[in-house]
Amino acid sequence: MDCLFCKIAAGEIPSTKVYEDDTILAFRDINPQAPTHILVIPKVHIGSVAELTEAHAALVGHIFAVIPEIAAREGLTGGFRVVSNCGPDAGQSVPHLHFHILGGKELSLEMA
Ligand code: DGP
Repeated sequence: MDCLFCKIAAGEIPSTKVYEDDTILAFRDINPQAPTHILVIPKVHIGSVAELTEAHAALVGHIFAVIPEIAAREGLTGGFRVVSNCGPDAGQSVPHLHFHILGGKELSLEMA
């Protein structure tokens, strides 16, 4: 499949990895919107949150168990934001499920 994040997960395109295991990968966003901006992806291709089902419960649970570990390791003691843009109205630009971890400064509360 011609998917940018599948290629990053496979190591075919380089990334600055901050966490990796058998099922998920976290790496630094190429265009950071905050001092810390990390993307967490499943290695398996899932298009977005809109494609998630009960069958993905363990995988999504694992992602959300690792996110606080990454945040702690990055020193985000003041807090952080987790965002997943889903579809064109949300500005999703890469059609492979990913969760942004943003932190390292006081983030704007603007939502739309
Ligand atoms: P979204 O707009 O929510 O689909 O977020 C996609 C993010 O992916 C965006 O913040 C920029 C990032 N991105 C796009 N291409 C690359 C890449 O080749 N490498 C890395 N590290 N990040 C990328």
